[in-house]
Amino acid sequence: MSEAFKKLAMTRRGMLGATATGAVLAGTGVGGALLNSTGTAARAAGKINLEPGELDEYYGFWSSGQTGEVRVLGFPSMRELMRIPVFNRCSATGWGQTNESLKIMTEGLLPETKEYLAKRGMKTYDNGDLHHPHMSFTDGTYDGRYLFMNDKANTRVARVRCDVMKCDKIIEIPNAKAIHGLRPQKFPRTGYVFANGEDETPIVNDGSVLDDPSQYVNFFTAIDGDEMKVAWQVMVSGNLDNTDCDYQGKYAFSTSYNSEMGTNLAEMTANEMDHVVVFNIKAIEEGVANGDVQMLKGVPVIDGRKGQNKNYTRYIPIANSPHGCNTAPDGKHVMINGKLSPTVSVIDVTKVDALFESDADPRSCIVAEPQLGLGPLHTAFDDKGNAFTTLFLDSQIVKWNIDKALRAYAGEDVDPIEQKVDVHYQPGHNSTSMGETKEADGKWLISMNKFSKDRFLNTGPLKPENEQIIDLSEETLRVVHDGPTFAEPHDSIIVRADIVKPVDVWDRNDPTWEDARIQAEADGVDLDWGHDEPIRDGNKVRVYMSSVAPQFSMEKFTVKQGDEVTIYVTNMDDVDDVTHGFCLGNHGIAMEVAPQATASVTFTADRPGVYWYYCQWFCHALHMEMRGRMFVEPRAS
Ligand code: K7E
Ligand code: CUA
Repeated sequence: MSEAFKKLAMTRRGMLGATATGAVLAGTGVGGALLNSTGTAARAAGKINLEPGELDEYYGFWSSGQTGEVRVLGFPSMRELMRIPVFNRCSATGWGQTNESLKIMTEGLLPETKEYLAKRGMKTYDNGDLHHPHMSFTDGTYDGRYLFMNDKANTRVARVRCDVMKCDKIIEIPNAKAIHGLRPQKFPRTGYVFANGEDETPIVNDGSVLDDPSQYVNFFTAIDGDEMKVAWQVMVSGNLDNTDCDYQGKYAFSTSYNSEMGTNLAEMTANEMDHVVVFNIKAIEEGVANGDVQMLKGVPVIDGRKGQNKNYTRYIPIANSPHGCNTAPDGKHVMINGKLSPTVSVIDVTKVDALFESDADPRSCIVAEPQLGLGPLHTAFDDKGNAFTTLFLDSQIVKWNIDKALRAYAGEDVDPIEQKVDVHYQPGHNSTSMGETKEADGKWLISMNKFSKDRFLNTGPLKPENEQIIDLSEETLRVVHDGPTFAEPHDSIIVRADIVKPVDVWDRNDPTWEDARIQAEADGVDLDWGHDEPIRDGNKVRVYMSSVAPQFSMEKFTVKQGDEVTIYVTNMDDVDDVTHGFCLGNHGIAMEVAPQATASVTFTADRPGVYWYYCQWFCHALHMEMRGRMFVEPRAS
């Protein structure tokens, strides 16, 4: 086995090398074109490089892959505005350590996960693999309420509030394994958040079945995005990769690259054809209501496996290992990106009814299948009927016309390909401004490339990704901006700035610190302004303080060695941008407290002595002086 693996690794290295060389050569060609068009280059640069003080036209919401956070960018300047910790532990904000964040990170975990983590001395997972951030929709376009995102590593789905740009819910999805593709319902509103399980496991994964893939299944999950609870699941044949849904509220679609249910590379890529699973939302809801389900871990599960012949699912054969799944803003076409096949298969959603009503040939809803190039992964759209598909192996973006593709499929002699643009190198996702909504505006495209190689100063063996911008208003498309990013944004959305309306200071009544509010009330303490002395309750000690630049309300407090100490800090500055922090020296404790917020942290004071705490968020000319002392009295021995 290991010999065979080594051999395979050698051939693969050869293949990648060849592709990279091809891409580098192609890149030289583009360089020449650039020289001939300095005029347009300057024009594009003017649009991207904002003058100091100018604001971007769009918010970009970026995934960060294995970093586990969401990043907020100004687009098209690509200035990083903020990071929103979600599945990761954040040193700056205390995410993963404050009581408020730990509540969000733990309350949605499955009981068996809590048990497993407790045995390892952990409260929550501290890694994640966040691929797909998407905004909630109302009537086919972004509504600025929430972002939803997946964690492939630990099978979770999270939600971020757009008003404060913080995560407020994380749930672990039962039954499924490795949530990958994720999309919110577009119509009438979100509604559901659809989430794909990528990894197949036994239905009841308790160790009674191990190496018997014939008993493995996979789950498609619909989450109620308002409640952040699993609404229902559908058991499917094959695995599930990416997903999207229609603009009518009737169907969701998921690609499957392993219809074989294989467990190694050769098995997973054996079949000529894999499939797209179509989920009939109304029929599934009826099935759930009528009890045509089995309950698994408290979730109603519909059996939508192949051969059930019920109206829950249909399997549309698609050439080997499709990946991306993207619904066009025309509200009619869904693009299935071929990956190992050089094609994109175009589904006409108006022809999907027939698959369920009349048992039509499942491929009768395919209305185009243009050959675009090698390794099509994801497709984005403009407002003029064009599609832009990333070609991973060719290191290109291909612009093609949807209508021409339909006509070519119908037999007309017309080439749907408009243009190919070299990108550097190996693009995965691409996104266009507002491109996954009915308000696609066709202004910008970003290509998210997995390799950057020679594009930036060398950072050693680990290199950044490269994100490149293409100005869609130019006649001849070309890359107008290179931008390195740390591991590893898979996907992004580009949202018109007027849709997102964050607040400047927190509302003191925000539910985020509800537990602190309740505890302060029980202790007879004013949470806003704090208390002069710690509140003692056995060996539990609660310290309430407020912060107003440049002072904490408590300059010192005393606890006993062994006490379980909770420190609540409320920022009573209600001025824009005056964030404070609380960092306790040599205790591994730090948290961010934004204007009008409360944050708290609990730890055991087990080191006798004097420990300074300080505000670690630069807030005032006397920020350095914003500090105080914790005295820990030694335990009487
Ligand atoms: Cu959206 Cu990277 Cu998870 Cu394609 S996946 S590249
Ligand atoms: Cu408060 Cu620095």
